[in-house]
Amino acid sequence: MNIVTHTDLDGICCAALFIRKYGSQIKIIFATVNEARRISEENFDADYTCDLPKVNNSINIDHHKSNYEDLIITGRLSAKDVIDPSAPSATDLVYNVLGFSDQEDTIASEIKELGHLADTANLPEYYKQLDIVLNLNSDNKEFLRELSEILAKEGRDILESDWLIRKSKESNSIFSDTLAKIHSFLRNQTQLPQILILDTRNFIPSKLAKEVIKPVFERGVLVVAVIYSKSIDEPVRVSFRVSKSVQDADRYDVASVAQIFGGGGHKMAAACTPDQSDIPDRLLKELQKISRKGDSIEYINLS
Ligand SMILES: [Mn+2]
Repeated sequence: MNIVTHTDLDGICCAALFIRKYGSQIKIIFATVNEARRISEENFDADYTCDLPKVNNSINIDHHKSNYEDLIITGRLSAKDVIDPSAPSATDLVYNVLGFSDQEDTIASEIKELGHLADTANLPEYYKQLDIVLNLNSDNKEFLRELSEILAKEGRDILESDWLIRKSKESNSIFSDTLAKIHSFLRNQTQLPQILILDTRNFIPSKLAKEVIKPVFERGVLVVAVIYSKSIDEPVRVSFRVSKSVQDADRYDVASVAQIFGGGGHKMAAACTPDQSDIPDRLLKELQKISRKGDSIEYINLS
């Protein structure tokens, strides 16, 4: 059996329920939305797609309204699909499809509860550590499988497991290593420009790229564009921020720059995914246009 599921906590809880039902021999592909679309184009033979846009002719179990509407428009919604935009999580739907019941399987019901909490942006304090660990490892497919397996076996007890304690320590050290790298870079800079483009690719984990924002603002930068990329085949992302120390809110409009590269956002916080070839020259040129007299502007590659 082949399952394609989302790389977030809801998708992982779906995977854990499938493992609990069918055992560890099932094949699971953890995918982002973009990856799911790609897999579909490659005609991958999936039996189920969970918490993601439908892959080929698989049975789609999902709660995203956009996916539901898209399937209707393209005529791909089948009678077997279970898509309910009012469901709080895909895990809730998988739980029902696989025929679990709270009385017969407490662990399955704990997994359902976790998936449910994860997607209602309501993660209680005791789940936070798991969320942090997942966040830092969501690009690592082996990690995602391991997490799903342990969750399938232990349910809520995963929160007290040695495995989570060990992974938490690793995550905390990645976090402090990243901050140390950022501060060592800053110590070596005598002066930073008012408008700074920072390329963090191959230097710090993409999940932590935005950690550079606060320290560079503290060093007097007024506008920062942070470049990061999740992996080689994922698009390059740029996040723009304007420092709160800029009193006149209309002084820099980074949304207007993001829009040029197909993105958007707010005047003081925006994002886009430009072409690789736009970095750094075109990005520099467009930021130059919103700069004020006397502003210096610079592109720094951290790697
Ligand atoms: Mn979900």
